[in-house]
Amino acid sequence: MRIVFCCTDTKPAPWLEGFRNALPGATVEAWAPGAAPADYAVVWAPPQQFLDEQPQLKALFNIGAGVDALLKLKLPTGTAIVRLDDAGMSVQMAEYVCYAVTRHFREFDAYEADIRQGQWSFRRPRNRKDFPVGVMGLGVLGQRVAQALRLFEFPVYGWSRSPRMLDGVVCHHGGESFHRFLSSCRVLVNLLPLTPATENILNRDTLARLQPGGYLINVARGGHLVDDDLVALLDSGHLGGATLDVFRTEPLPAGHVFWRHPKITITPHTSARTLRDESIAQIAGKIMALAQGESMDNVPGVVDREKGY
Ligand code: NDP
Ligand code: OXD
Repeated sequence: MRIVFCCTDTKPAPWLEGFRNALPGATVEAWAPGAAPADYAVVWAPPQQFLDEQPQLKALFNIGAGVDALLKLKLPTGTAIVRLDDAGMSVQMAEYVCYAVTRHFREFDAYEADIRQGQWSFRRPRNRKDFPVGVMGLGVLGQRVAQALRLFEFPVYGWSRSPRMLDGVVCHHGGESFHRFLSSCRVLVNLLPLTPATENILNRDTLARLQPGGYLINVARGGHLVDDDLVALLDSGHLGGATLDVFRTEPLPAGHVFWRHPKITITPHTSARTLRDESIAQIAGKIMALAQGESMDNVPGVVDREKGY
């Protein structure tokens, strides 16, 4: 069995060593143009040439949860696309979102600013019932985030494509209930995949439906958000702030308004990092199962190309 590793901006050596240890019978190599075709590939943002040279690939393992960039390439038709299924990301995402929500709700950002000015100040405690949080996308990451927010006793709403049931979370699904979902929320967390159906979904019309003082946390993809619409709603005062981890262009270009807007906190696409050991264990386990005859239908994380996630 031949496994090829082709991940842009990732040092291959520790990954190759990890896969060789986990799959001792396999040949594991970093891709170079013209190399022999592989049975399985481990990829992140591979060049088109790599895909064009793979006539016999059984599966393409993406070392991230989002496959929007991968699906824009010309992919071999019969090959299964498998994304990371949690692999240590959901706990990081829950940490990040709970931090952003509690920082805003408890006004820790304002306290930090006061302390920097040498001021020992108090603010009136706020009622968490006035801060209902909506989670868009109730998949692997969204479910974990919604459950973590419940532990802090925020009212939590969720929205997905198909019906979902989550303890303590008011779940909506589909286009018809989207506006009802939005108007129930003051804080909105985006954990949708980027697909033709979700591109630009965070825009003037949708964000204006949040309750006054609304707060956006975008941890999914920059292509979900219409940047100028967010800025307009922040400047008009309808929205109170935003925490953004993902951007249309990454790194965020110097001079972009998000760098210096007083109501926006940014982080460099770091809310849930790919963890090497967890990812290798998950992918190697799937390759072993497939090599032993497991059906692709039973492998978690196989992407539905029609749906785009
Ligand atoms: P999943 O595929 O497990 O979940 C996706 C969820 O979105 C599902 O609940 C799905 O609905 C819902 N959904 C998809 N399309 C629609 C739609 N048109 N309308 C309503 N709901 C929709 O993905 P993950 O939770 O693993 O990851 C989500 C995204 O998070 C990734 O695609 C990636 O872009 C982003 N991400 C960001 C990271 C970061 O560091 N910033 C790290 C990792 C991921 P249904 O349940 O009905 O299928
Ligand atoms: C991912 C990401 O999709 O890192 O895993 O954004």
